[in-house]
Amino acid sequence: MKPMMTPVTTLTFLAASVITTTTAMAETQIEDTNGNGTFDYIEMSIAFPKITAEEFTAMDLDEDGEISAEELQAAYDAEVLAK
Ligand SMILES: [Ca+2]
Ligand SMILES: [Ca+2]
Repeated sequence: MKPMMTPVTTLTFLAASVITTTTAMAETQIEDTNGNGTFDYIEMSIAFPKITAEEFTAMDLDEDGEISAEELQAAYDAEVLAK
């Protein structure tokens, strides 16, 4: 018998806690501090203090180190980020 806490249940629990802690907020406004039109990890972590490097990397679909509006929308659609 394996322990009850599998990686899958751990991920589900984490996702649920992210959603419950952020649903009270209105849609998050992310400030493009350096004005380059995309959001880097620093800008994202200001708007989303709980974002991890893993989550940021998962959102950065073209792996350029910046989150574009399209990548941000995709993250919302995939529920990687709660608004
Ligand atoms: Ca920026
Ligand atoms: Ca990108």
